[in-house]
Amino acid sequence: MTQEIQQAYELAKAAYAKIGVDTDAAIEALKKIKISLHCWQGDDVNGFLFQDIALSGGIQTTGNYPGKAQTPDQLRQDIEKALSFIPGKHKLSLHAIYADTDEKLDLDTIKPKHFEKWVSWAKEQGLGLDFNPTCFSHPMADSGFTISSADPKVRAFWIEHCKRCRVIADYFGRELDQKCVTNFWFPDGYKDIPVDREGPRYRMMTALDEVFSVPMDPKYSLDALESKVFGIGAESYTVGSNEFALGYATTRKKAYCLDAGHFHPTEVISDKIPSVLLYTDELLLHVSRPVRWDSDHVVILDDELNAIAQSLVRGNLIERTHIGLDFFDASINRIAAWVIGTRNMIKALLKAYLEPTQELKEAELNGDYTTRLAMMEELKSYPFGAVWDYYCELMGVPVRETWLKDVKEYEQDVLLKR
Ligand code: RNT
Ligand code: ZN
Repeated sequence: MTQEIQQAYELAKAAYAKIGVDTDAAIEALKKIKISLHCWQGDDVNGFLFQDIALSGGIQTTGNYPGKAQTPDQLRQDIEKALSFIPGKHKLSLHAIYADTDEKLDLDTIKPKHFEKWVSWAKEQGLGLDFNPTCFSHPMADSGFTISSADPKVRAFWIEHCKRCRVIADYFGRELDQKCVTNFWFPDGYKDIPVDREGPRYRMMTALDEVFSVPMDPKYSLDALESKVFGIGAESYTVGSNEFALGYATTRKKAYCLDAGHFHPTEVISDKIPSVLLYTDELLLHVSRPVRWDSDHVVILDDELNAIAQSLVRGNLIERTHIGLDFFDASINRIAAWVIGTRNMIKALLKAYLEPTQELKEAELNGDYTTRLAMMEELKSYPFGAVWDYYCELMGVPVRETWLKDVKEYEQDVLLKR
């Protein structure tokens, strides 16, 4: 530990202690939180199962920064690099299209064995795994509908895919001895105004019931359903809307997945977290940053990120929430994107732990909104950075921007040679 960091930490610790905040306890709490890094930031949501298939489903990466991962080994190497700059022990979220195999497969024939290399690598790295069926970027999704399609052949294909994904998730959970969260997201919707808004939703509901008809051990896997307000090419109607997904999750005892970019622009998920968790046991987050639309920009330490972390910490909801990331920027170094976004998520959680929550709640209950506002504003200039630096050093990762030089070197030595 450098003296400068240690001393700054001691001063910060004393300042926080005066308002009843225990910085060491905050650090201990932070150590326990796992963030699920999304593998798809590393290659612009391409995956390895199919070549030359365009990204579909109404999502989009923009930019063509050089050096993206083209093989599973390259992706793993890049993730290792990113993780070396991120404090703590975390998870990796895989999509089905990231299967690591030479076999010619389709989404309705994937099996656990096609992910064996990911599992042995995750064991080596001490990482957990989460999973996602890939219901887009596939000819069977070309109509704009997958599991809610009116065509029984299309529907059956996606039901089979989703069923297999649950078996793979269970395999991940057992092998790594920690729960694998599987997120189900379907891009299904209409570009233009539909006549029938109920039919596709009824088909999606019954198809999901079939997917989930096989019971799985809750110790090893958890199913989550993600909602969305609209996508590119599905501007007028999205089958898996908020009401659909929340209703489904609550009635079927599934987790709901709140993606920060999947609501109207003035809605925020920080305010939805405590409501949803009154009605579901568990919650999955896709922390992202929408800029005017579901653009999936790299997560920054903005007001909403702080508010998300505050919702989780103040409400004691961390243990029932799985924090996943979901952004993809192809216009900057992809490893830096992971590092910036993930460090920010952890920073926001640390900031939230450095609040005198009990005192603030009491002021609120006593109707003392003056104290509430004054304290919340003063807290913004408390020496949180000193605690963050100390945490990074303690966890053996670079302090402040020193990681950037390493990323640039890696870009020269590895990425630009691909
Ligand atoms: C799309 C959803 C979904 C995807 C990933 C790749 O709008 O947010 O979660 O981003 O599955
Ligand atoms: Zn998402």
